[in-house]
Amino acid sequence: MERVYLGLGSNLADPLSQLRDALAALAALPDSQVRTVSSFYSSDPLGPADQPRYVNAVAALDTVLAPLALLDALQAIERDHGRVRKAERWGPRTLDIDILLFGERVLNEARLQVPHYHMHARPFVLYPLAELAPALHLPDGRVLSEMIAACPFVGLERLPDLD
Ligand code: J1B
Repeated sequence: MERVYLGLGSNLADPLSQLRDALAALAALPDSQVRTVSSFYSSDPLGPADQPRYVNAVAALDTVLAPLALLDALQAIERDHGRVRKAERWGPRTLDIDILLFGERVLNEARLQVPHYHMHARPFVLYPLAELAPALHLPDGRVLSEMIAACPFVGLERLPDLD
């Protein structure tokens, strides 16, 4: 079993439902268990400003799937959930699932780079991740608490618990 952290994001077609459906689909993955899920956060769009706010969250998944098998499964979930991706770079999207960390692995494959390249600078990734794993460190020794200290809680709103 390896511990994987996944970033989820949506800003189209009822983002809250997109994330809840995605979490249900993750819970149904073979050879894997969703362990914890962060709060949901409303976040300012990174990229073009003329798009809706996002809802973001992070989930901890324990899996025996190999990294590319997990990526295939996540991309199938994105597709099943009617992913609409506009031509515009960094434009709005129905559902993104990113592999932030995969155990202690460092992967630099054509289809998969882990740790996720942009995670260190994105408040909508770091703050939900810190709810699940405040003492987390990356395979290269970077420490989540230090990444957080360098990434102000700006443009982010923690949403009330749903259940
Ligand atoms: C490709 N990939 O990336 S989409 C895929 N490494 O086909 C993969 N670690 O082969 C490849 N995890 C390489 N995919 O949420 C990885 N994502 C990896 C997954 N503003 C990998 N506030 C391209 N909130 C792939 N999101 C990679 N503004 C990129 C989706 C999945 C995230 C866009 C707020 C957001 C985005 C922007 C528009 C920047 C946002 C938010 C794309 N997020």
